[in-house]
Amino acid sequence: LDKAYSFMIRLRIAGGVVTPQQWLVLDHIATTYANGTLRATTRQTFQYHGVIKSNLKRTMKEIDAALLDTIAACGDVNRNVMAATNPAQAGAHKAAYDLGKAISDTLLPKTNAWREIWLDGEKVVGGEEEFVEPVYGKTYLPRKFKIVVAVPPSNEVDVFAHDLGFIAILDKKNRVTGWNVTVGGGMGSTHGETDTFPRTADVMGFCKPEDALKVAEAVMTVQRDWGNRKVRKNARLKYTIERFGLAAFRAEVEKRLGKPLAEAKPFRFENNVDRYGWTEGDDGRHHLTLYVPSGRIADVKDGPQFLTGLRRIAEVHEGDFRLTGNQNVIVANVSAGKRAEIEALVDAHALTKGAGALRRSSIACVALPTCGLALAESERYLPSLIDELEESLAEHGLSEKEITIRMTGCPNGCARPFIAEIGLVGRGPERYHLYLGAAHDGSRLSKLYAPDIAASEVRGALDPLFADYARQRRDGEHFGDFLIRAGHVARTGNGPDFHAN
Ligand code: SRM
Ligand code: SF4
Repeated sequence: LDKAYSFMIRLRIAGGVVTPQQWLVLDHIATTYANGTLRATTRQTFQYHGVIKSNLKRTMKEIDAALLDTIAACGDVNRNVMAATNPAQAGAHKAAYDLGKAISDTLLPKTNAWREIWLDGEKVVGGEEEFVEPVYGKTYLPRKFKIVVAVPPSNEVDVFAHDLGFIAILDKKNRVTGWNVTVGGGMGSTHGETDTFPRTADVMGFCKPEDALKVAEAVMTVQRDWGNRKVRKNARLKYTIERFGLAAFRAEVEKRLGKPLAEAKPFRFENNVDRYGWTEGDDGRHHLTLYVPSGRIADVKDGPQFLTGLRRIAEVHEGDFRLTGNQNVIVANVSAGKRAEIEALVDAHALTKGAGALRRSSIACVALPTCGLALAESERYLPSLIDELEESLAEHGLSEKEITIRMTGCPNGCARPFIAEIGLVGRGPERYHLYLGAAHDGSRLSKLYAPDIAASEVRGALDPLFADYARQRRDGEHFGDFLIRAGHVARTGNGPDFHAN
């Protein structure tokens, strides 16, 4: 007997937009070949877990039939491109999505290998040996590369956490006049190795809409040529920027672009969480953002029936679905006439059942049991920790406060914990580093506050801080900012300074 290998499959869905027809195929795959769940990720796409080896080809064929694929969802290439969902700003969302999609298409590896392997595709004339990728060349990239497109005032896509970002600069009518360009963000690090660190991206300059695609290609190819290929743990763009300096990096990008970037324009983010419930867009369409705990689309015993409910919605929905960078789902572009029908399905399947402000501002990475790199629980543990913390917040009259909390099973940072106001990062079984003091809009890293504490100690560590926040906060002051002002935690420097005391 062959061993029963089972696999994780990650899709590429630029900007997280899927049609109802695609949703139904994805649902069918989840229930037929995977573990009965669809997992929305922190990069606006889906993962399947538990697909056994003998079902891999069938799964890929169904994915292909839905006009989707898994190309470049993993590997040392440009990964799934994220784009703001912004239901309220229809025009700006379209511009962000169009740019994200164009970048995704342009920077997609052009090899036919995926079709050959999974769809029994014809070998291209001359075979793979002679094929050289137009942008990646023979060497591809030193490491994974991540691009994101954001639209203020929401930083739901966490623009500062990615190798390359575009921030929309809007005019008074919410039209995009161009993009600020950010470079050198990233979360991954290794416990105890201070030459690895999370870093928030620098704002490098401004480009016109017609130059954005070329800027993306220039930034990625400079990283292709300048990135560290000797030391893999220092290969991401953030280390390249630390090594060469932003000015030198920018000069090389401008050289390849054939023109200078303009100086960055002012912008302001308010937060990096989603806006829940119904929103009416500036085009009169209706959008419903649903909180999905850790993005796990499943039917929960005595709880929300996400899998069935969203399937029923997909059967009647005429708009589209959008996945958010916070692992949530937007039923988007609902016409006024369809809203009541969708609302009835949402209620019948309990899709908006009880989630407090802290829970709605949370993300957890997958971690155990499927992630081979996990040192501690995350997705399976965060919900019960939030139960405890919400009790504590209620005691201090803070139930309605949106405080971002993120947990990961290891310091790779898949839920971007180092830019959450409360970050918990797995150290070992039931043990976490507690990080505090990040900005509510995702623009500042947090600081290590309590190293290596037991899961059972987290509430005790946070409770006095909640109490002080309840007593002493200023009007509109966010938890992360308060902790620094009140002297509970020092402000973190960026990059290597992250580890300074
Ligand atoms: Fe991640 C590796 C899950 C977003 C940084 N990540 C992994 C692997 C594939 C573990 C592995 O290599 O064996 C995890 C699979 C777990 C499982 O059982 O499914 C995994 N990462 C995820 C997802 C599913 C987390 C989630 O719960 O939603 C996210 C899928 C993204 C996607 O759809 O493409 C996910 N990973 C991220 C993010 C957040 C982001 O991109 O916005 C980060 C931090 C940002 C960054 O890249 O700096 C992230 N993942 C990593 C790293 C560390 C990279 C580094 O620079 O050091 C690894 C490990 C590696 O690459 O060697 C990793
Ligand atoms: Fe796995 Fe670590 Fe990523 Fe969590 S942060 S999914 S434990 S690699």
